Amino acid sequence: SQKETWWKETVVYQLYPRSFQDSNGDGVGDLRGITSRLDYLKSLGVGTIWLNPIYASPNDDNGYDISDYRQIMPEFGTMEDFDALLKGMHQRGLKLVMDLVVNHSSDEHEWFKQARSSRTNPYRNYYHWWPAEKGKPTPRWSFFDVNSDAWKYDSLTNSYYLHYFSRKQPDLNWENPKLRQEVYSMMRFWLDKGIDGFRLDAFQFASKDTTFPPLPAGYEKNIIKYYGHGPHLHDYLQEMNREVLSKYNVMTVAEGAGSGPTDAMLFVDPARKELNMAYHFEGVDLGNGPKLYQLAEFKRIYTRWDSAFAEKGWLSIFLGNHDQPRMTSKFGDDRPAFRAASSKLLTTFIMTMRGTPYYYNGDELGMTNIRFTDINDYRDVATRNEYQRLKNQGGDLRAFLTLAQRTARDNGRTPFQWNAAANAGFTTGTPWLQVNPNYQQVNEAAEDKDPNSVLNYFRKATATRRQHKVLVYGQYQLVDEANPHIYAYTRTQGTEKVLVALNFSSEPRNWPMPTGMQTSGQPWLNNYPTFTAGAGNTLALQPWQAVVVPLQ
Ligand code: TEU
Ligand code: CA
Repeated sequence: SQKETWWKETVVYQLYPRSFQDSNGDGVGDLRGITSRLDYLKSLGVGTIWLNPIYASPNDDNGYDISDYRQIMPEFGTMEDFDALLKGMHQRGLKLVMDLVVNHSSDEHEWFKQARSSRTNPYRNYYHWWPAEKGKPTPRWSFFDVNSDAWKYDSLTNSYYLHYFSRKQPDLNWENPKLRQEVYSMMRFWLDKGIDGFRLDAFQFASKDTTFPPLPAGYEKNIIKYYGHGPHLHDYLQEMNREVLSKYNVMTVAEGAGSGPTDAMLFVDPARKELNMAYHFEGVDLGNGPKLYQLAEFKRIYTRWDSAFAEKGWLSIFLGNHDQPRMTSKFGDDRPAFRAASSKLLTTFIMTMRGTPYYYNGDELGMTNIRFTDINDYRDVATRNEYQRLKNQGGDLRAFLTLAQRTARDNGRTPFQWNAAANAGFTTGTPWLQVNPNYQQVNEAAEDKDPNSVLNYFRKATATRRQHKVLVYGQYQLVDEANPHIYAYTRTQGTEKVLVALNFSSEPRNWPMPTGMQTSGQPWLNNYPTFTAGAGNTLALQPWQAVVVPLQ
């Protein structure tokens, strides 16, 4: 059974610095802004804060294109601001996890400037090059490129360089031991400051077969299969663990971990000494295409992943992040009548599954998609370049914009809604991305005062998880698998057993509990004032009602 450790019991709160709190009126969130909100973060009952990248960056991809790994982005502040933030967190017993973005750097990083300057430059092999005299490179698909082409021709040395993400994000060459040592030394720099861990961005793509063999037609439809798990990926992770991670008491998490649970286990099986936990995209990717998500599929996915990690290895549980639309808009119902209840239900799910909860800032207020109608309102390189690509090809731009209202990443990146004042109290200037107009109703100041708010429910949920270790470690068992509207499961540890019943629909539903199942006492969590275990052992669940109740 699972060994107990702090990073399994903590709740991770993901903080998107650009959108959290602006302290100087330039419209961009910053480190001093975060520091001014530390008491708020503490009040949530979370244990760990994960910051999206705050390093020097030209911001082609909001900090995921790093030009200096040892400097703070000037827009976000200074190294002194960072040290003060870290100190303030540690004083409050909060841990700090940083993003480690080393599949690629910025094209404005000194390494890349050197590398592109001549074929014999000592930094040349920090990146992947294809000399043009060999002809066109074998095709590689790019996530963010306007032509979807991951090879960019660079006339300076008459060569192409590889970029799986945007042109301004050249892929680093992990096959080069010098590059690896530079990364390890940079990791020590931050760890020696006392940070508590790293989230490894897109690292599953780091190792490449540098002969670049041709890939079958249509391979980009299954990109993880072809880009994930390069030949030496796990050698590098084991080396990183040996040389760096094993020397510190920190947590690590892989963003993306291969094509399924078997691949993912390779990252997190403790015997392999690589990383602590991983997150998969199968759950959050539901509903990101033209098709809406189905609860049956959602249940199947989370159940399958749970069972693969029952004895060893560990997962993260999340329904939103900065790459996703708002969880309440996607998995709940964000119309005013159901917004709060469905947000609370999704929070209940995240806090009662086995795996470390990763909770995205703003979800504790029940923030929703902004649904821009104009491409010019978007800031995200992914959305803007995909639009441009379609435009160049004469594609259906209206259909694209409609889908983007449901799926675009900027839906999850709008400024944090602090209060009902101008710009939701995020900035006194012009926000870098528009504030969701619903901030008049949905904001921290109003919700803090309301005992029944989404915010106060989140606080209750973190407290409940802290009090009851069965919610962290207990065995998970799906109940009533076939029910298309109710997601019900039990968690069991020793003699303690608890039922989680979630009505994933905007209708009231009577749910007959399985024979033999008996509730015992008051619910630990309930997002409605009452809870009825009616005649014939039936739970009468209101729209989006969530209850967590002990069983006999
Ligand atoms: O995302 C990695 C990743 O796999 C993305 O392709 C993700 O699926 C995509 O953003 C969905 O649109 C990470 C970061 O989380 C993301 O913000 C960065 O843009 C990306 O790496 C490049 O660093
Ligand atoms: Ca600012």
